[in-house]
This record gives sequence, C-alpha cells and structure tokens, in this order.
Amino acid sequence: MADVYRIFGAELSPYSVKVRSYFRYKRIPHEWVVRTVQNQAEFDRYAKLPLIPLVIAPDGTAMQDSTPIIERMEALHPEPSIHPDDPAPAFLSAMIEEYADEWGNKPMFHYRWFYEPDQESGAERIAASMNPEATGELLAGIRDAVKGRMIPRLAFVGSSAATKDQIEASFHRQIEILERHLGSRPFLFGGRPAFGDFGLFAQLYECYTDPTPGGIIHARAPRVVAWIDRMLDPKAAGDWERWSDLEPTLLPLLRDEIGAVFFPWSGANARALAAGDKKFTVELGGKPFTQETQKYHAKSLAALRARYAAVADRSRLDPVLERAGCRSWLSGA
Ligand SMILES: N[C@@H](CCC(=O)N[C@@H](CS)C(=O)NCC(=O)O)C(=O)O
Repeated sequence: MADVYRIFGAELSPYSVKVRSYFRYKRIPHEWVVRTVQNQAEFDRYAKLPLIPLVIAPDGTAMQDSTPIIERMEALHPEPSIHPDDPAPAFLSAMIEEYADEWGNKPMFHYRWFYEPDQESGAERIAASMNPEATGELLAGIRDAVKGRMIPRLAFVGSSAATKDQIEASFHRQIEILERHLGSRPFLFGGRPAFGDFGLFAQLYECYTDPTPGGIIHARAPRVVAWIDRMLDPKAAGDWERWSDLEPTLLPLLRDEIGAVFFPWSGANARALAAGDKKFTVELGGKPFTQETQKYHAKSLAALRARYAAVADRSRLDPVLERAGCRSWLSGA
C-alpha cells in the first residue's frame, strides 16, 4: 500500500467525502482509511490539526484542508480537469465550492445537531465509526459523549432557535434550485463534475443521510438524490456546457444564495475579524443573523478574491457576477 495515497476520513465528514469522490473521479490510487480510536496514534503522527480529511501521499507528505488538497492533486493530475475550459464558468464553479464549504456546511451541521432524531442518528453513526468494536452500553456512552461535544458547537456555526428559519430557508432554496438545474444535465456545469460539484454535493450528501433533511431531499428532490448518488463515484458523461445554456437555471443559485446570503454573511465575518469583534450580526432575509466570528472563513474569502483577481479576462465573467449581485463582494468595487 506504500504507493497509494491514504485518505483518513469518515462517512459523516463532508470534507472527507468530497476528497474521496475527487480521488475516485481522477482514478488516483488511494486507500480510504476510516479514522478510529485504533488508528488515532498514526493519525496524530501526521496531522497538524485534529481535522479530517488527512491525506498522506506515497512519499509520506501529509495534507489537510479539502480545498488545497484538491488544488494540489489537480496540479499533479490535470486530466480530466475539474475546471471548465471557459474561465467564466471555471471561476463560478470555484465560487460555488467556496459557498458550499463555508455556508453549505451550515444547513448540514444545523440539521444534524438541532433536532433530536438527527442528533441520535448522527451521534450513533459517529460513535460506531470511531469505535468499530464497541457495542451495548459502551457504544451508548460514546454516543452520548459525541452528542455532548457536538450539540454545543451549533453556536459556532450560528445555528440557534433564532436563526433556524434562515438556515432552513437556505437549504430549501438550494435544493429547489438544484432540482430544476439538474433536470437536463448530470452535473452542475454539464456532462462532467466540476470543483463546485465536489464541494456542494458533499454537504448535501450528509444531509441526505440524516433523518430530517434526508426526508426533505428524498421527498422533494429526486434529481438531487440522483446527482448525489452519481457524485459518490463520478464518471464523465459528456462535455462542459456553454454558460448561456447553464445560466437560466444556475444563476438563481449565484443570485439567491451566494449573492444574497453567503457573501453578505462572509463579508460581515471578515469585517468583524478585522475589527477584532468576537461576534457579528448581519441581516439575512430581513432578519438579524448572529454568530461568532471565524478566522477560517475570512481566509478562504480572501483566497476566492485572489482567484478572482487572477482571472486574466473578466469581460464575460463580470456581467454574470453583476447579475448575481456578487461582483462587488469580489472586487471591493
Ligand atoms: N476546511 C476543512 C474543514 C475540515 C473539518 O472541519 N473537518 C471536520 C469533520 S467534517 C473535523 O475533522 N472535525 C473535528 C472532528 O471530527 O474531530 C476542510 O475543508 O477539510
């Protein structure tokens, strides 16, 4: 196994599943290693942060953080590319990936830890995955410990009784838009999966395995279900589509979610961080949304702005970003 990449991850970790699907699509030889208490010492030897996914390259190099992992692997294995040839959709796909990682994680985390059936189901599966040998009372004790650790973390993502409607409205809007968009194509940008597919599907896959959001997706969004299934082991089925064909059903995601919700929230977080504020409040959907300021979101927003600044010819991209209400968040103009 020394000549394959090893991905330490878990089925209940969206960022791990995202990286695993990427490796599968690119046919990069790899081993999926479920992180358990038994392999914790090995994990600790390589991991700089206590986070999954952790990818260990055949030469022993350790990588963490799904976005840079995929970017690094993409440089080493450029074909088939996950970036559309046209720079405008290529940037929009990266923007969707950023939205998925930083905002799409909110509905996922909120639903998993807010409602009791989801808490039970999530904690049970995490406990069993981390401790494959535990049964009976031991497993029940671990499950309770997982709940005790995860439920208070709702505060970090801004989920509370006061914000639940905003987070859930975003989830409903997202799947409604995707259901329409995926009606006539297998992936977000046409016949093959793009960077944005990997990020977005992974958060929704977790929702689809949880009782409450899974029930909603299965009842209302059969095409989203089929896309999630496809993305678990994606295969190219055609070429990229032209932006003009994608825009009628994909622009709503950019406009109603990324421009109207994600950027105002992420911009407010970045401003609060710069001002040294521990918490921030932003108006979303006509109501205040309050959460703790997070460094990581500001860092990834800065990376997306740098990616935008690096697009050499923005003549076809900027009008789309303008229509979506996203341009000023990227250019500072
Ligand atoms: N930005 C990171 C986020 C990684 C992350 O938050 N991982 C979660 C699981 S999805 C984690 O490891 N949490 C701590 C834990 O499970 O102990 C990435 O994209 O990889």
